[in-house]
Amino acid sequence: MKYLKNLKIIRNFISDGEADSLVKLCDRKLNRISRNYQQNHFDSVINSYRECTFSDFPNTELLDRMKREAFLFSGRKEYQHPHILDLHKDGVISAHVDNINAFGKVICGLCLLSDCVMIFKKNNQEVFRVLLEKNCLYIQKDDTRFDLSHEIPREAEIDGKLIRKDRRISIMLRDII
Ligand SMILES: O=C(O)CCC(=O)C(=O)O
Ligand SMILES: [Fe+2]
Repeated sequence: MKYLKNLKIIRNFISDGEADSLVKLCDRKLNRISRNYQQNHFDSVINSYRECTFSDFPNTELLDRMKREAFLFSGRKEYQHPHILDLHKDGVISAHVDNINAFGKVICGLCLLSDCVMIFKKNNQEVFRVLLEKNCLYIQKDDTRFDLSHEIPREAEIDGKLIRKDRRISIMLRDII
């Protein structure tokens, strides 16, 4: 299927130890901004979350590793500051395409704390779904980034297993247009 070649998932991109310190780092930054999860109206894309742009992200070695993978996959070299998204265990991300005017052709996410399922749709019809395990890195580019919407439900079945998302943090990198 053509879309799958434009999605890459690297399992265990980081160790549990690295993940622990990244979660602490993100928590410290997020707590300075707010301890409350934002509750939005049912029609907004993300519900029950905290977020921030982390312009002085201290673990530059990790960022370089993420950028290198994203570059090898997409050829894109220039990235915006990392964006941290902390999704409450009851939070969901509904179907959307990331802003095409603000970001380029590649989206790279490092998944912390919880497994989840990401569902890709075209014209509201599911095309495929993938398991995003904690500690994985995923990269979407080209038509998988532009033609399909993506979403993260609270729970979903994949390969006969029900995956119920817990609290989950993602460190997102997007290229500069
Ligand atoms: O948390 C993720 O992995 C995806 C987040 C997302 O889709 C977004 O922020 O646009
Ligand atoms: Fe997104």
